[in-house]
Amino acid sequence: MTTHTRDVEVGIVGAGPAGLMLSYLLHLQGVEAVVLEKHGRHHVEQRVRAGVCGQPTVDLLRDIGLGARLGLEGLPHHGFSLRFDRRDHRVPLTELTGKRITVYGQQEIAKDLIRAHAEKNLPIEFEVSDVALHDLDTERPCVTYVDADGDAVRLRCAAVAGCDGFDGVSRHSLPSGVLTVYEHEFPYAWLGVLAHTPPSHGELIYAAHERGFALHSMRSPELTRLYLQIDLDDRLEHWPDERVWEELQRRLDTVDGFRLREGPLLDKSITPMFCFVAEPMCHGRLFLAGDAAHIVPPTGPKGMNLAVADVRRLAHALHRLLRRCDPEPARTYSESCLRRVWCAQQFSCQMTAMLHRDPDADDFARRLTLAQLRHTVSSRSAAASFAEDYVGLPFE
Ligand code: RFL
Ligand code: PHB
Repeated sequence: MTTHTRDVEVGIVGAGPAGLMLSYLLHLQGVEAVVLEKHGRHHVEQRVRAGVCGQPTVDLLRDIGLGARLGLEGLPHHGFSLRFDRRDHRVPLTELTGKRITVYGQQEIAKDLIRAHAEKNLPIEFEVSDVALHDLDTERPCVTYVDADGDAVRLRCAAVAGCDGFDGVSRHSLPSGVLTVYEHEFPYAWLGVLAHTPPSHGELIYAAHERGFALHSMRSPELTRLYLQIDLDDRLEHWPDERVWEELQRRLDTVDGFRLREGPLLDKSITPMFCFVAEPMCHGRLFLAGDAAHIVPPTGPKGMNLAVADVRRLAHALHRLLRRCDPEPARTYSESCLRRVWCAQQFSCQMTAMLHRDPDADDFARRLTLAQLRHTVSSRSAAASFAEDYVGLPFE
Protein backbone atom coordinates (compact mmCIF):
# COMPACT_ATOMS: atom_id res chain seq x y z
CA MET A 1 0.00 0.00 0.00
CA THR A 2 1.44 3.45 -0.91
CA THR A 3 1.36 6.14 1.75
CA HIS A 4 0.34 9.67 0.81
CA THR A 5 1.95 12.47 2.80
CA ARG A 6 0.07 15.67 3.58
CA ASP A 7 1.07 18.74 5.58
CA VAL A 8 -1.26 20.67 7.85
CA GLU A 9 -0.69 22.92 10.83
CA VAL A 10 -2.99 21.10 13.25
CA GLY A 11 -4.17 17.50 13.05
CA ILE A 12 -7.35 17.02 15.07
CA VAL A 13 -8.45 13.52 16.07
CA GLY A 14 -12.23 13.25 16.65
CA ALA A 15 -15.26 15.10 15.30
CA GLY A 16 -17.22 15.48 18.53
CA PRO A 17 -18.02 18.96 19.86
CA ALA A 18 -14.37 19.46 20.89
CA GLY A 19 -12.77 18.55 17.56
CA LEU A 20 -15.33 20.31 15.36
CA MET A 21 -15.34 23.48 17.43
CA LEU A 22 -11.53 23.58 17.61
CA SER A 23 -11.23 23.19 13.85
CA TYR A 24 -13.70 26.03 13.26
CA LEU A 25 -12.10 28.36 15.81
CA LEU A 26 -8.67 27.72 14.28
CA HIS A 27 -10.06 28.50 10.84
CA LEU A 28 -11.40 31.83 12.14
CA GLN A 29 -7.88 32.64 13.32
CA GLY A 30 -6.31 31.63 10.02
CA VAL A 31 -4.78 28.35 11.24
CA GLU A 32 -5.39 25.36 9.00
CA ALA A 33 -6.50 22.02 10.44
CA VAL A 34 -7.78 18.62 9.37
CA VAL A 35 -10.32 16.69 11.47
CA LEU A 36 -10.09 12.89 11.44
CA GLU A 37 -13.18 10.96 12.56
CA LYS A 38 -13.59 7.21 12.72
CA HIS A 39 -17.39 7.26 12.28
CA GLY A 40 -19.44 8.47 9.31
CA ARG A 41 -21.10 11.89 9.18
CA HIS A 42 -24.55 10.40 9.74
CA HIS A 43 -23.46 8.71 12.97
CA VAL A 44 -21.90 11.91 14.35
CA GLU A 45 -25.01 13.93 13.49
CA GLN A 46 -27.46 11.47 15.03
CA ARG A 47 -25.68 10.44 18.24
CA VAL A 48 -27.93 11.36 21.18
CA ARG A 49 -25.88 12.77 24.04
CA ALA A 50 -25.79 16.18 25.74
CA GLY A 51 -28.82 18.43 25.83
CA VAL A 52 -28.02 21.36 28.07
CA CYS A 53 -25.77 24.19 26.89
CA GLY A 54 -24.53 26.74 29.38
CA GLN A 55 -24.59 30.39 28.48
CA PRO A 56 -20.84 30.62 27.71
CA THR A 57 -21.26 27.88 25.07
CA VAL A 58 -24.33 29.57 23.59
CA ASP A 59 -22.57 32.95 23.53
CA LEU A 60 -19.54 31.47 21.79
CA LEU A 61 -21.71 29.80 19.11
CA ARG A 62 -23.40 33.16 18.50
CA ASP A 63 -20.09 35.06 18.44
CA ILE A 64 -18.70 32.80 15.72
CA GLY A 65 -21.85 33.13 13.61
CA LEU A 66 -23.31 29.69 14.35
CA GLY A 67 -26.15 30.73 16.61
CA ALA A 68 -28.97 31.11 14.07
CA ARG A 69 -30.63 27.69 14.36
CA LEU A 70 -29.87 27.54 18.09
CA GLY A 71 -31.70 30.87 18.42
CA LEU A 72 -34.75 29.49 16.61
CA GLU A 73 -34.87 25.93 17.90
CA GLY A 74 -33.00 26.03 21.21
CA LEU A 75 -35.22 26.14 24.28
CA PRO A 76 -34.12 28.79 26.80
CA HIS A 77 -34.78 27.76 30.40
CA HIS A 78 -34.75 30.11 33.37
CA GLY A 79 -34.97 27.49 36.08
CA PHE A 80 -35.51 23.80 36.85
CA SER A 81 -37.13 21.70 39.53
CA LEU A 82 -35.56 19.60 42.21
CA ARG A 83 -38.30 17.10 43.02
CA PHE A 84 -38.16 15.31 46.36
CA ASP A 85 -40.68 14.39 49.04
CA ARG A 86 -43.00 14.13 45.96
CA ARG A 87 -42.96 17.94 45.61
CA ASP A 88 -41.28 20.39 43.26
CA HIS A 89 -38.76 22.89 44.57
CA ARG A 90 -37.88 25.27 41.77
CA VAL A 91 -34.35 26.64 41.38
CA PRO A 92 -34.88 30.00 39.63
CA LEU A 93 -31.60 30.14 37.73
CA THR A 94 -32.09 33.49 36.05
CA GLU A 95 -33.43 35.19 39.15
CA LEU A 96 -30.45 33.92 41.14
CA THR A 97 -27.66 34.36 38.58
CA GLY A 98 -28.93 36.57 35.74
CA LYS A 99 -28.15 33.63 33.41
CA ARG A 100 -30.04 30.86 31.73
CA ILE A 101 -29.39 27.50 30.12
CA THR A 102 -30.45 26.46 26.63
CA VAL A 103 -31.72 23.01 25.72
CA TYR A 104 -30.21 22.23 22.31
CA GLY A 105 -28.97 18.73 21.49
CA GLN A 106 -25.27 18.04 21.06
CA GLN A 107 -26.01 16.47 17.67
CA GLU A 108 -27.61 19.75 16.55
CA ILE A 109 -24.39 21.58 17.43
CA ALA A 110 -22.49 18.89 15.51
CA LYS A 111 -24.79 19.42 12.48
CA ASP A 112 -24.28 23.21 12.62
CA LEU A 113 -20.50 22.85 12.82
CA ILE A 114 -20.30 20.23 10.07
CA ARG A 115 -22.45 22.37 7.78
CA ALA A 116 -20.23 25.40 8.48
CA HIS A 117 -17.16 23.30 7.58
CA ALA A 118 -18.81 22.16 4.35
CA GLU A 119 -19.73 25.73 3.39
CA LYS A 120 -16.13 26.86 3.82
CA ASN A 121 -14.55 23.72 2.39
CA LEU A 122 -12.81 22.92 5.65
CA PRO A 123 -11.60 19.32 5.74
CA ILE A 124 -13.24 16.70 7.92
CA GLU A 125 -12.29 13.15 7.03
CA PHE A 126 -14.97 10.73 8.16
CA GLU A 127 -14.61 6.95 8.40
CA VAL A 128 -10.87 6.92 8.91
CA SER A 129 -9.23 3.96 10.66
CA ASP A 130 -5.96 2.94 12.30
CA VAL A 131 -5.22 6.45 13.58
CA ALA A 132 -1.81 6.55 15.28
CA LEU A 133 0.22 9.49 16.63
CA HIS A 134 4.00 9.76 16.28
CA ASP A 135 6.92 12.01 17.26
CA LEU A 136 4.86 13.93 19.80
CA ASP A 137 8.00 15.09 21.58
CA THR A 138 9.21 16.93 18.48
CA GLU A 139 8.06 20.11 16.71
CA ARG A 140 6.94 17.97 13.72
CA PRO A 141 4.55 15.36 15.13
CA CYS A 142 2.54 13.32 12.66
CA VAL A 143 -0.66 11.34 12.48
CA THR A 144 -0.96 8.24 10.33
CA TYR A 145 -4.30 6.76 9.32
CA VAL A 146 -6.17 4.92 6.63
CA ASP A 147 -8.75 7.08 4.87
CA ALA A 148 -12.27 6.11 3.79
CA ASP A 149 -10.95 4.90 0.39
CA GLY A 150 -8.48 2.59 2.08
CA ASP A 151 -5.42 4.74 1.31
CA ALA A 152 -2.72 5.15 3.97
CA VAL A 153 -2.01 8.77 4.87
CA ARG A 154 0.79 10.40 6.81
CA LEU A 155 -0.30 13.81 8.09
CA ARG A 156 2.67 15.97 9.08
CA CYS A 157 1.63 18.63 11.59
CA ALA A 158 2.98 21.32 13.85
CA ALA A 159 0.58 20.24 16.62
CA VAL A 160 -1.93 17.46 17.27
CA ALA A 161 -5.20 17.88 19.17
CA GLY A 162 -6.57 14.75 20.83
CA CYS A 163 -10.33 15.38 20.78
CA ASP A 164 -11.25 11.71 20.45
CA GLY A 165 -13.25 11.23 23.63
CA PHE A 166 -12.71 8.82 26.49
CA ASP A 167 -12.13 5.75 24.26
CA GLY A 168 -9.87 7.51 21.75
CA VAL A 169 -6.24 6.75 20.91
CA SER A 170 -4.66 10.13 21.72
CA ARG A 171 -4.40 9.85 25.47
CA HIS A 172 -2.92 6.35 25.16
CA SER A 173 -0.27 7.62 22.73
CA LEU A 174 1.60 9.44 25.47
CA PRO A 175 4.69 7.75 26.89
CA SER A 176 3.94 5.87 30.10
CA GLY A 177 4.51 7.87 33.23
CA VAL A 178 3.53 11.21 31.70
CA LEU A 179 -0.10 11.19 32.80
CA THR A 180 -1.57 10.93 36.24
CA VAL A 181 -5.15 9.69 36.12
CA TYR A 182 -7.70 10.46 38.82
CA GLU A 183 -10.89 8.38 38.72
CA HIS A 184 -14.02 7.73 40.70
CA GLU A 185 -16.87 5.37 39.93
CA PHE A 186 -20.37 5.71 41.33
CA PRO A 187 -22.15 2.43 42.17
CA TYR A 188 -24.93 3.00 39.59
CA ALA A 189 -25.57 3.89 35.95
CA TRP A 190 -28.12 5.86 33.90
CA LEU A 191 -30.62 4.42 31.50
CA GLY A 192 -31.40 7.21 29.01
CA VAL A 193 -34.37 7.22 26.63
CA LEU A 194 -35.58 9.57 23.94
CA ALA A 195 -39.38 9.55 23.68
CA HIS A 196 -41.52 10.79 20.83
CA THR A 197 -43.88 12.71 23.08
CA PRO A 198 -44.12 16.36 24.15
CA PRO A 199 -42.37 17.23 27.44
CA SER A 200 -44.67 16.84 30.43
CA HIS A 201 -43.38 19.96 32.16
CA GLY A 202 -41.94 23.23 30.89
CA GLU A 203 -38.59 22.75 32.64
CA LEU A 204 -36.14 20.02 33.62
CA ILE A 205 -37.04 17.96 36.68
CA TYR A 206 -34.30 16.30 38.74
CA ALA A 207 -36.09 13.81 41.00
CA ALA A 208 -34.56 12.23 44.10
CA HIS A 209 -36.71 9.22 44.97
CA GLU A 210 -36.26 6.32 47.35
CA ARG A 211 -36.25 3.98 44.31
CA GLY A 212 -33.50 6.05 42.68
CA PHE A 213 -32.90 9.19 40.65
CA ALA A 214 -34.97 10.18 37.60
CA LEU A 215 -34.61 13.12 35.22
CA HIS A 216 -37.15 14.68 32.91
CA SER A 217 -35.53 16.69 30.12
CA MET A 218 -36.37 17.42 26.51
CA ARG A 219 -35.00 18.08 23.06
CA SER A 220 -37.88 19.90 21.34
CA PRO A 221 -41.63 20.51 21.76
CA GLU A 222 -42.13 16.96 20.39
CA LEU A 223 -39.25 15.07 22.00
CA THR A 224 -38.76 14.21 25.65
CA ARG A 225 -35.45 12.98 27.06
CA LEU A 226 -35.64 10.94 30.26
CA TYR A 227 -33.14 9.18 32.49
CA LEU A 228 -33.39 6.59 35.27
CA GLN A 229 -30.79 5.54 37.79
CA ILE A 230 -30.21 1.80 37.39
CA ASP A 231 -27.81 -0.76 38.84
CA LEU A 232 -24.26 -0.68 37.53
CA ASP A 233 -24.52 -4.19 36.07
CA ASP A 234 -28.05 -3.78 34.67
CA ARG A 235 -28.66 -4.40 30.96
CA LEU A 236 -30.90 -2.90 28.26
CA GLU A 237 -32.79 -6.17 27.75
CA HIS A 238 -34.08 -5.87 31.33
CA TRP A 239 -35.79 -2.60 30.39
CA PRO A 240 -38.65 -3.14 27.95
CA ASP A 241 -40.52 0.10 27.18
CA GLU A 242 -43.41 -0.64 29.57
CA ARG A 243 -41.01 -1.10 32.49
CA VAL A 244 -39.19 2.16 31.64
CA TRP A 245 -42.46 4.15 31.71
CA GLU A 246 -43.72 2.42 34.86
CA GLU A 247 -40.51 3.24 36.73
CA LEU A 248 -40.38 6.82 35.44
CA GLN A 249 -43.99 7.39 36.50
CA ARG A 250 -43.24 6.07 39.99
CA ARG A 251 -40.12 8.15 40.55
CA LEU A 252 -41.60 11.35 39.11
CA ASP A 253 -44.91 10.98 40.94
CA THR A 254 -46.02 13.98 43.07
CA VAL A 255 -48.59 14.67 45.78
CA ASP A 256 -50.68 16.54 43.22
CA GLY A 257 -50.79 13.69 40.73
CA PHE A 258 -48.11 14.57 38.12
CA ARG A 259 -48.20 12.16 35.16
CA LEU A 260 -45.66 11.86 32.35
CA ARG A 261 -46.95 11.88 28.79
CA GLU A 262 -45.95 8.53 27.34
CA GLY A 263 -44.97 7.79 23.74
CA PRO A 264 -42.80 5.55 21.56
CA LEU A 265 -39.15 5.29 22.62
CA LEU A 266 -36.75 6.20 19.81
CA ASP A 267 -33.45 5.56 21.57
CA LYS A 268 -32.37 3.68 24.69
CA SER A 269 -28.86 3.50 26.11
CA ILE A 270 -26.93 2.92 29.33
CA THR A 271 -24.22 5.26 30.65
CA PRO A 272 -22.08 4.28 33.63
CA MET A 273 -21.60 7.11 36.10
CA PHE A 274 -17.94 7.80 36.54
CA CYS A 275 -15.48 10.64 36.69
CA PHE A 276 -12.01 10.84 35.36
CA VAL A 277 -9.30 13.48 34.95
CA ALA A 278 -5.95 12.99 33.16
CA GLU A 279 -3.21 15.42 34.11
CA PRO A 280 -1.51 17.20 32.43
CA MET A 281 -3.69 17.82 29.38
CA CYS A 282 -0.71 18.20 27.06
CA HIS A 283 2.68 16.74 26.39
CA GLY A 284 5.10 17.98 23.76
CA ARG A 285 2.98 18.93 20.76
CA LEU A 286 -0.07 16.81 21.74
CA PHE A 287 -2.94 18.69 23.39
CA LEU A 288 -5.89 16.76 24.86
CA ALA A 289 -9.33 18.38 25.02
CA GLY A 290 -12.83 17.40 26.13
CA ASP A 291 -13.71 13.83 27.11
CA ALA A 292 -10.26 12.65 26.01
CA ALA A 293 -8.93 14.39 29.12
CA HIS A 294 -11.85 14.40 31.55
CA ILE A 295 -15.29 12.94 32.21
CA VAL A 296 -17.71 14.46 34.69
CA PRO A 297 -20.88 12.61 35.73
CA PRO A 298 -23.72 13.99 33.57
CA THR A 299 -25.96 14.97 36.51
CA GLY A 300 -24.48 18.46 36.36
CA PRO A 301 -24.62 18.98 32.58
CA LYS A 302 -21.02 20.01 32.09
CA GLY A 303 -19.08 17.64 29.81
CA MET A 304 -19.78 19.28 26.46
CA ASN A 305 -19.52 22.73 27.98
CA LEU A 306 -16.09 21.84 29.37
CA ALA A 307 -15.03 20.49 25.98
CA VAL A 308 -15.98 23.83 24.40
CA ALA A 309 -14.14 25.76 27.12
CA ASP A 310 -10.99 23.66 26.53
CA VAL A 311 -10.90 24.18 22.78
CA ARG A 312 -11.62 27.87 23.02
CA ARG A 313 -8.45 28.13 25.07
CA LEU A 314 -6.58 25.69 22.85
CA ALA A 315 -7.42 27.57 19.64
CA HIS A 316 -5.95 30.71 21.17
CA ALA A 317 -2.87 28.84 22.44
CA LEU A 318 -2.20 27.20 19.05
CA HIS A 319 -2.64 30.47 17.21
CA ARG A 320 -0.12 32.14 19.51
CA LEU A 321 2.27 29.22 19.28
CA LEU A 322 2.16 28.69 15.52
CA ARG A 323 1.62 32.21 14.26
CA ARG A 324 3.22 34.44 16.86
CA CYS A 325 5.98 32.16 18.16
CA ASP A 326 4.55 32.72 21.62
CA PRO A 327 4.62 29.43 23.58
CA GLU A 328 3.17 30.86 26.81
CA PRO A 329 -0.59 30.15 26.34
CA ALA A 330 0.30 26.61 25.20
CA ARG A 331 2.49 26.15 28.25
CA THR A 332 -0.32 27.17 30.61
CA TYR A 333 -3.11 25.43 28.61
CA SER A 334 -3.36 22.39 30.87
CA GLU A 335 -3.16 24.24 34.15
CA SER A 336 -5.83 26.77 33.24
CA CYS A 337 -8.23 24.16 31.82
CA LEU A 338 -7.81 21.92 34.84
CA ARG A 339 -8.93 24.66 37.21
CA ARG A 340 -12.33 24.78 35.48
CA VAL A 341 -12.44 20.99 35.13
CA TRP A 342 -11.99 20.34 38.85
CA CYS A 343 -14.56 22.98 39.71
CA ALA A 344 -17.10 21.28 37.40
CA GLN A 345 -16.06 17.89 38.72
CA GLN A 346 -16.67 18.97 42.29
CA PHE A 347 -20.11 20.36 41.44
CA SER A 348 -21.23 17.42 39.31
CA CYS A 349 -20.11 14.87 41.90
CA GLN A 350 -21.87 16.74 44.68
CA MET A 351 -25.06 17.02 42.62
CA THR A 352 -24.84 13.32 41.73
CA ALA A 353 -24.44 12.26 45.36
CA MET A 354 -27.27 14.56 46.47
CA LEU A 355 -29.81 13.19 43.98
CA HIS A 356 -29.04 9.48 43.61
CA ARG A 357 -29.83 6.61 45.90
CA ASP A 358 -26.52 5.21 47.03
CA PRO A 359 -27.04 1.44 47.52
CA ASP A 360 -24.22 1.39 50.07
CA ALA A 361 -25.43 4.33 52.20
CA ASP A 362 -26.92 3.73 55.62
CA ASP A 363 -30.04 5.50 56.92
CA PHE A 364 -27.93 8.15 58.62
CA ALA A 365 -26.25 9.09 55.33
CA ARG A 366 -29.66 9.17 53.60
CA ARG A 367 -30.96 11.62 56.19
CA LEU A 368 -27.93 13.84 55.59
CA THR A 369 -28.61 13.84 51.84
CA LEU A 370 -32.21 14.84 52.40
CA ALA A 371 -31.08 17.64 54.72
CA GLN A 372 -28.73 18.86 52.01
CA LEU A 373 -31.53 18.89 49.44
CA ARG A 374 -33.81 20.83 51.79
CA HIS A 375 -31.05 23.32 52.56
CA THR A 376 -30.28 23.83 48.86
CA VAL A 377 -33.83 24.90 48.11
CA SER A 378 -34.69 26.75 51.31
CA SER A 379 -31.61 28.93 51.82
CA ARG A 380 -31.36 31.67 49.22
CA SER A 381 -27.58 31.80 49.44
CA ALA A 382 -27.28 28.00 49.10
CA ALA A 383 -29.64 28.08 46.10
CA ALA A 384 -27.66 30.95 44.55
CA SER A 385 -24.37 29.11 44.94
CA PHE A 386 -25.91 25.94 43.47
CA ALA A 387 -27.43 27.90 40.56
CA GLU A 388 -24.14 29.69 39.87
CA ASP A 389 -22.31 26.37 39.60
CA TYR A 390 -25.08 24.85 37.49
CA VAL A 391 -25.09 27.56 34.82
CA GLY A 392 -21.29 27.44 34.60
CA LEU A 393 -18.36 29.78 34.98
CA PRO A 394 -17.98 32.45 32.30
CA PHE A 395 -15.05 32.03 29.89
CA GLU A 396 -12.22 34.34 30.84
P1 RFL B 1 -16.93 12.97 22.00
O1 RFL B 1 -18.27 13.59 21.82
O2 RFL B 1 -16.87 11.62 22.62
O3 RFL B 1 -16.25 12.92 20.56
C1 RFL B 1 -15.09 12.18 20.32
C2 RFL B 1 -15.05 11.84 18.84
O4 RFL B 1 -13.84 11.16 18.55
C3 RFL B 1 -14.12 10.06 17.72
N1 RFL B 1 -13.03 9.08 17.87
C4 RFL B 1 -12.09 8.85 16.94
N2 RFL B 1 -11.89 9.38 15.72
C5 RFL B 1 -10.84 8.93 15.01
N3 RFL B 1 -9.99 7.94 15.46
C6 RFL B 1 -10.16 7.41 16.68
N4 RFL B 1 -9.33 6.45 17.11
C7 RFL B 1 -11.24 7.85 17.48
N5 RFL B 1 -11.70 7.52 18.70
C8 RFL B 1 -12.78 8.26 18.93
C9 RFL B 1 -15.48 9.56 18.20
O5 RFL B 1 -16.15 8.77 17.22
C10 RFL B 1 -16.19 10.89 18.45
O6 RFL B 1 -16.85 11.37 17.30
O7 RFL B 1 -15.94 13.90 22.84
P2 RFL B 1 -15.86 15.51 22.97
O8 RFL B 1 -15.82 16.12 21.62
O9 RFL B 1 -14.79 15.76 23.94
O10 RFL B 1 -17.27 15.96 23.59
C11 RFL B 1 -17.62 15.61 24.92
C12 RFL B 1 -19.13 15.44 25.02
O11 RFL B 1 -19.56 14.52 24.03
C13 RFL B 1 -19.57 14.97 26.40
O12 RFL B 1 -18.79 15.58 27.38
C14 RFL B 1 -21.04 15.26 26.67
O13 RFL B 1 -21.86 14.47 25.86
C15 RFL B 1 -21.35 15.03 28.16
N6 RFL B 1 -22.80 15.18 28.45
C16 RFL B 1 -23.34 16.42 28.64
N7 RFL B 1 -22.58 17.52 28.57
C17 RFL B 1 -23.13 18.75 28.70
O14 RFL B 1 -22.41 19.76 28.65
N8 RFL B 1 -24.49 18.91 28.86
C18 RFL B 1 -25.33 17.83 28.94
O15 RFL B 1 -26.55 17.99 29.04
C19 RFL B 1 -24.76 16.52 28.87
N9 RFL B 1 -25.55 15.44 28.94
C20 RFL B 1 -23.62 14.04 28.51
C21 RFL B 1 -25.00 14.20 28.77
C22 RFL B 1 -23.10 12.76 28.31
C23 RFL B 1 -23.94 11.67 28.39
N10 RFL B 1 -23.36 10.39 28.15
C24 RFL B 1 -23.86 9.54 27.12
C25 RFL B 1 -22.04 10.13 28.62
C26 RFL B 1 -25.85 13.11 28.87
C27 RFL B 1 -25.31 11.83 28.70
C28 RFL B 1 -26.21 10.64 28.86
C1 PHB C 1 -30.17 15.93 28.79
O1 PHB C 1 -31.17 16.55 28.39
O2 PHB C 1 -29.64 15.03 28.13
C2 PHB C 1 -29.61 16.24 30.13
C3 PHB C 1 -30.16 17.28 30.86
C4 PHB C 1 -29.63 17.58 32.09
C5 PHB C 1 -28.58 16.85 32.59
C6 PHB C 1 -28.03 15.82 31.86
C7 PHB C 1 -28.54 15.51 30.61
O3 PHB C 1 -28.11 17.15 33.82
